Amino acid sequence: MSFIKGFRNEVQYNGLKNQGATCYLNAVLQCLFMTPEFREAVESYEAPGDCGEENLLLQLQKLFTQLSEKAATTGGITKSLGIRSVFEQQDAVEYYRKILKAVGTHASKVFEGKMNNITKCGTCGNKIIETNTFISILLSIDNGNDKYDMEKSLKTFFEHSKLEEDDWMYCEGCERKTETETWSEIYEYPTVLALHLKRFDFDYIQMRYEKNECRLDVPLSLPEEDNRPRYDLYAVINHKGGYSGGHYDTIIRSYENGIWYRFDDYSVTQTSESSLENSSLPYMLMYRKSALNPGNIPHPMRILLIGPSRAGKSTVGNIILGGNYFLCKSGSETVTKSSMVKTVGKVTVMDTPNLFSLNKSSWVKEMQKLSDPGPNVILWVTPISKFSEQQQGLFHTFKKRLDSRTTKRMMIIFTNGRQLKEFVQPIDRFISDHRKLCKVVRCCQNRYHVIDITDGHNYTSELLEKLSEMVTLKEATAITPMQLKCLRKRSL
Ligand SMILES: Nc1nc2c(ncn2[C@@H]2O[C@H](COP(=O)(O)OP(=O)(O)O)[C@@H](O)[C@H]2O)c(=O)[nH]1
Ligand SMILES: [Mg+2]
Ligand SMILES: [Zn+2]
Repeated sequence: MSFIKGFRNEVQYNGLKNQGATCYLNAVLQCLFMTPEFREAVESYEAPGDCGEENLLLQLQKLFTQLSEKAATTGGITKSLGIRSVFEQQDAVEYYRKILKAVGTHASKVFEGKMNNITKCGTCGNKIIETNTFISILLSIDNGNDKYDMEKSLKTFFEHSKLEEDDWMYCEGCERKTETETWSEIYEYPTVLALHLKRFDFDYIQMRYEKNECRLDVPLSLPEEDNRPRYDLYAVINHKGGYSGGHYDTIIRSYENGIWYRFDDYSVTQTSESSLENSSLPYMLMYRKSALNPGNIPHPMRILLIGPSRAGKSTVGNIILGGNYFLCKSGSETVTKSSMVKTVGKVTVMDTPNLFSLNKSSWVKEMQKLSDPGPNVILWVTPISKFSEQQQGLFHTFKKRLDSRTTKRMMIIFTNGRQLKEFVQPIDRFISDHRKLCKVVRCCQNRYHVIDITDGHNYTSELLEKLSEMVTLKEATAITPMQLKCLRKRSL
C-alpha cells in the first residue's frame, strides 16, 4: 500500500466547513481521511450505476476528492447519514461507529478486531467462548480525582471477574447455576485500535449525563505485551466542554510526512505531541499496529524456502529478513548452489537451491542440513505465470518426502505478481481457473501471498504477519526435527 512509501514533505491538509454544530462529524471524517487503508478503500469504490445520492461511500468518495485539494463541505455526508439538524451537537464516537457500519466491511476492516468473551464455570471449569467483531474498546474512568492511567485501565478491561451470585450462569455440565467467572480477550488484533474513554456517564441522582474531565498523558505508543503487538498513536479526538454542547477537534499525525496537525473544522495547523500531555480533552484515541520486522514479531520462527530455480526464493528470503542476505542476481543462471541459513531477530530463513535438480543423495544431504531443528513454515515459491503440470508434480513429490506435521504448514508465495495485471485477473480467479494450481493451493490450506519486487511495495510486514498467524507460540518453541521419509522408505 502506498503509505509505506517515503515521507512526502509537500503535502497540504485542508479543513472541513462546520455546518452549525457538526464539529463531531468533522473530527471523525478527518481521522478516517488520515487512515490510508480507509482512504484507499473509499477512493477505489466503484459505485453501482443505479446507486442513489444517499450512498455514503459515494459521498465519502466525493468528499475525499475535494478534501485532497481544498477545504470541503459535508452536506452530502450529513444528508446521507440522515442527520436532520446540523445545529445539534452529537457524539463523535457514535458517528465513528455509524459511519463504519454504513460503509461495510471492505472499508471498515482496518478498524476491525475480534474479541472473545469467555464465561467459565467455577465448579467444573466448563468454558463458553463467544467471538465478536469490535471496532472500538470502551475504557471506563474510575480513578477519582487522580490522573487517568490509560494503560492501567486497558489492563483492567481484560481482567477476570467473578459474577455476583444473582448473576451466576446456568452450567450445562453441572446442570445448575454455578459460580461464574467472566473475561474478555482479544483474539485478533485490529490494524487500527480505537480506544474510547468513557467520559460521559449517566448520573442517576442528577438524572443527567455528567462529564469526567480528568487529565491524562496520552501514551504515544502501547508497548508489545504478551500476545499484543506494539501500537503507535496517530489520532486523538478531543472534546472540550459539557455533555450537550462543547466542541470537538482532532490531533493527527500524518502518515505522509510524520508531522502532527490539529484539525479544527476549517482550520488546519501544525502542532506537536506535547499537546497530548496532561490534557483533559482526549476522548477517542487511534493507534496503529506497528509494522512487523524480524525483531518485533510475537515469537520466533524458522522458515524454509523451496521451489524451482530462479523462482525468487532468495529474493523472498531477503524480503522477510529485510535486507540483502541471500545472493540473487538477474540472468539465467542459478546463483544459490547450496542451502544457507540466516537468522535476523527472531526469524531464521533457510534458503535452498532448486532441490529437485539434485540427485537423491545430494537432496538428502541438503535436507538433513535443514532438518534439525526443522522449519515451522515452508514457503513454496513460484512465479505466478510459470505454474505448470511439472511444478505440480514436484510439489507433490516434495510433500511425499516429508512427514505430514511438516507439510501441514505450507504457504505458496507467487512472485512476479505484476503479471496478474497483464492477465487482468484477480488472484482468486486466476487460481480457480487453473485446476492443478487449485489443488496445490488447497494442499496449503488456501494460504498464499502474491508479491512483486518491482512495484516498490514493502512486503516485509505483511508477510511476517501472515507467517506469525500460521505458527502458535507453542509450535514455534517446540523444536521438531523435519522427518525425512526417504531416509526410512527406500522407495522415494
Ligand atoms: N520482476 C520480478 N522479478 C523477480 C521477482 N522475484 C524475483 N525476481 C528476480 O528473479 C531472479 C531470480 O530470483 P532469485 O531470488 O535469485 O531466485 P531463486 O533461484 O529462487 O533463489 C532475480 O533476478 C530476481 O531479481 C518478482 O516478484 N518480480
Ligand atoms: Mg536463490
Ligand atoms: Zn459447571
